[in-house]
Amino acid sequence: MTKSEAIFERACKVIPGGVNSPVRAFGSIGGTPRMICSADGTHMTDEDGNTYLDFVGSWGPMILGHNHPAVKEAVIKACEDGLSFGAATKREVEMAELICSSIPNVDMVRMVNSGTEAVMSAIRTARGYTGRDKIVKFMGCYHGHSDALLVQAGSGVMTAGIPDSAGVPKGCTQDTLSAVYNDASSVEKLFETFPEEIAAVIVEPVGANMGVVPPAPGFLESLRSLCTKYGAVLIFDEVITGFRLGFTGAQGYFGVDADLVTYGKIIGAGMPVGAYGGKREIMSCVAPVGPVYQAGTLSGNPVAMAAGLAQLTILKDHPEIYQELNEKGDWFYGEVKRLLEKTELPAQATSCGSLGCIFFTNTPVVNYETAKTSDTSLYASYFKHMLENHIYLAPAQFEAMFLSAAHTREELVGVLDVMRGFFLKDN
Ligand code: HOZ
Repeated sequence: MTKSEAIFERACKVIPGGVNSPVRAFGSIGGTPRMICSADGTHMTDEDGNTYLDFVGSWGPMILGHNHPAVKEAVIKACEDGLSFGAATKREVEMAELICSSIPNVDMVRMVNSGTEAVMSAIRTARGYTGRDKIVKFMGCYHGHSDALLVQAGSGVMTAGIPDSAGVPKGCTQDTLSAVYNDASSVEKLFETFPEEIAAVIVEPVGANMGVVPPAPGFLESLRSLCTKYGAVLIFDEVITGFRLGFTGAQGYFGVDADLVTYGKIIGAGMPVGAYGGKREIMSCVAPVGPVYQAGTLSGNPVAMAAGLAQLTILKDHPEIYQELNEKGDWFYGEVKRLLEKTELPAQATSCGSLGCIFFTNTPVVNYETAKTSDTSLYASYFKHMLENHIYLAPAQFEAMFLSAAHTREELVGVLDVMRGFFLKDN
């Protein structure tokens, strides 16, 4: 038995499924999770001393690679000053100024502790601002695990095949309307049915929790027009795309304005942070200025702010990082697509900048229904092959592959070779 297996055995006795977040359990791909004990640059090391070239990057925030020296130094310095005060600090003001001075349509921002919290709070703010109750979300988009959003959600719930979570009272989801990703007409119909009841449309500007599903040309623009027409708030959930597609996230990348934006772990360089922000008029509804209540002792935690500030400052000061990262993504996923043209397996790659994924289906993937046609048992075999070759991918089909600025072309060429061994093995 490996050390990872032994620890997992202990874990299963005291933690549901042995993990603190379902996808980590390796449930859909088989085997036992590797117990990771350290990470540096592009590599993670497990308790047995195995190293892996990592393409999860803590689900996105390690855009500069693990354990970046500037981030580490900032965290150590902040720890010396104290771990948590539950009081206002200069660092959180600096963080808010950095975000508000750079991100389109974000005049004010509130720090929270996770993407789930950010989205839950943004929805409440949109409802408070509009005085309306209904929200529109897209099937296959994942916005964290708050009650109202666990309706045909992506990520772990999609992997587990749980369309609606147990434990969520009907009352909590009765105002959640589902639309079809990449189909603006499905949203238009909902607005026609409920012209004055929809508070917000929330979307992952790039679907990244049903695998990676880029927005079709015009889709985000149509959402913008519909929200403007019907007086609803357009929320971009940028937990994955924020500070990844570019410093200005999906808004800048696609040139579409949102009213509210939510962020997650990337704001804290991997520390537990989230944020929601947007137009002054809307954010002024949030307590203590306005009547929408939201609070948290650890919100704006000084250590997390220090980590995030260090990473975001590097990203802001070096726009070439994004250019290089996106070029690297275009090149790498382009090579993957060329490789898949030669395979006899039903397989296709999708990508947007540094985000990408492989679906095991010949049906073009554009939304939840088509993503679900992927043969997840083939994904499991692919994952296993990559892991055996020390390449760590998301342990579930309906997740993204994250390239970081730290990944080198040489490493990626090596990954393509390993992929060739799986996809072209009979050729
Ligand atoms: N929900 C995350 C993927 N979209 C997984 C979180 C985790 O396991 O850390």
